[in-house]
Amino acid sequence: MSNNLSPDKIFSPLQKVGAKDAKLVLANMYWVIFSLFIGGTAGLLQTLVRSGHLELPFGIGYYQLLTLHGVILALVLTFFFIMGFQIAILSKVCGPLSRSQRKLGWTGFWLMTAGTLMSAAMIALNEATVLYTFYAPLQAHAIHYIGLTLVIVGTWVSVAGQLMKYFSWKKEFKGHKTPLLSYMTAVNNVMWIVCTIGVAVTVLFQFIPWSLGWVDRINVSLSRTLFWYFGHALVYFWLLPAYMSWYAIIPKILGTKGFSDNLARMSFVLFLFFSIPVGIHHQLVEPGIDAFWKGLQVVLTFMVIIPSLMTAFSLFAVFETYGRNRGAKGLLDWFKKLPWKDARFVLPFLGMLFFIPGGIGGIINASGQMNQMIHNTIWVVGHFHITVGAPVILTYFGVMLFLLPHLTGRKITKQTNNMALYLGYTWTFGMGIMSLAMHFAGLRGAPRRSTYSEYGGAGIAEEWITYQVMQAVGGSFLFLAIIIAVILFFKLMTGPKADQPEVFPVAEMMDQNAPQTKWVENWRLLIIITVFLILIAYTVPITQMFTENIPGAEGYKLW
Ligand code: HAS
Ligand code: CU1
Repeated sequence: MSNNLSPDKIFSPLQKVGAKDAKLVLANMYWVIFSLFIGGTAGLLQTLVRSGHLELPFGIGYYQLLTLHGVILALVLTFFFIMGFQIAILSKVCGPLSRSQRKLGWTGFWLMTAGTLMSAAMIALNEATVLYTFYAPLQAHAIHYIGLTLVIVGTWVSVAGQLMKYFSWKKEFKGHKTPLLSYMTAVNNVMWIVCTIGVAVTVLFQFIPWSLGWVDRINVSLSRTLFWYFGHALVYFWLLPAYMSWYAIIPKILGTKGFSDNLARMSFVLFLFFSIPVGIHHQLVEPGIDAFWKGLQVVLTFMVIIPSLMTAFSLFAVFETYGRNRGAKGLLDWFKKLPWKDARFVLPFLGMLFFIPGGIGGIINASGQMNQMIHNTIWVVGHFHITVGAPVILTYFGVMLFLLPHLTGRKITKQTNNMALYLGYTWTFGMGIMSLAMHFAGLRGAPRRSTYSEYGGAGIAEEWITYQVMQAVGGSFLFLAIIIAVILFFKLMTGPKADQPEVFPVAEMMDQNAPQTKWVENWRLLIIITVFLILIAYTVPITQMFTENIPGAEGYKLW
């Protein structure tokens, strides 16, 4: 009877990612490094254009480049990384994927690839210069929207295979807690399916018919609302894989235990509940949504801050316990005991440091009136570069550092470890000055997106020029870091094979054997609560978009 198995019979820490699954994971990782290179180059050029140091050749437009930068880094890089990492996790902690599960992974991969190429072609042809948020009334070629749809459908197919793996483990070992990391992938995946429905609806029923000329109008408020129903959960879809590493991998790298399995699961459940009914915090200055509903979603946004605070608390607990076990006595000297030479720890740790101001910035953004101060200024760009652009990506780098050699039968060497440290410090320095400048310029009213030349370099724009130059310097360091990352990628993928390949570290938790909190894996209940909260937050505002005459949108129905 499987029920009588002891947990260590179910999961052996030495288990490797299955060989066939490794190929699938690596295919995803090639897209990650390619996207990083293309998107990073675009980013560098942008900072140079903004500060008036460069005019783009060959008739390339600034917004065209900015669209490429946003789409390839925020959507393509992240999606491929997340699919690859989650598949690796499941194969590691639940055993190799079945043939059909792996097939779904590959089908998803190819759909995402096809969709990416379609969108990329349209962006290259300047037929899709609509930025990554594709706000109407900016309009792209239909192929761009169809490409993005294929990318999303590709993630659904891959996610279906991943969820099948999780649920088949759960069934096979009925009565046991599922491995923490597999549970985390399941939460992220379920959240993803629920939130992408919003973007799928707006693209299929609004943007595609409109771009094909079947209808001549589009309900702008509705399209933005459906986008942000998806868009805020999107940022957690990026973040949660980093949290998976912070909760369940980093402690093992330190050689210690994670804080609490139950707390980690609780924090992920809260993300599932509160990531979606908060999208209107991106629309606080928009007309057509009643103040009451904006207020309600602001309150719900403050709820979704709680699981991040829980995460910060758990991390401090792990780090402090680790340092004290090594003889730290004073208030803060545990800090010095941390393994400052191990890049697998240092990269994500630098990310965590960024997330302290990143999180504070988010709280400022969400705070009703304060949003009016920063909305549509370059402060927001600063905010997302110290959330997705530092904590998230540095943690992804930290994961790839052990994952690539693990999958290819190699080891991290002293040289690759040091290169990774350089990567981390260069990134931190570059992103540090760039995002600081963005925050300051934003507070002085510098708009997001616009270039310096659009302001003619005169009047108020003079005030921002120092900040623009700081951004260009920061951008140059970031580009240097990207070059290091690309070289590091190939070093990790080639190099001599090792007898004992790099391990995929998975931590035990301090409360590993505590009884499981049953309702946390009661998916029916979790989904009912999630949908219930969404209905409360969105039913009235969306209904009003159909029934009320919003200025400029009189008589619009779906489009
Ligand atoms: Fe945000 C805009 C609110 C988090 C990404 N956000 C954006 C946009 C992006 C983005 C991409 O309410 C721009 C979208 C666009 O194109 O228009 N954001 C929040 C809030 C949070 C938040 C409340 N954002 C993120 C994360 C992102 C991300 C995470 C990406 C991954 N954001 C907003 C709002 C806007 C917005 C408004 C709209 C602005 C506008 O008007 O346009 C919260 O989730 C933040 C909670 C985080 C914390 C921090 C916890 C800290 C931890 C680290 C601990 C460190 C340790 C190490 C332990 C409370 C876990 C320290 C050790 C030592 C020794 C010191
Ligand atoms: Cu948000």
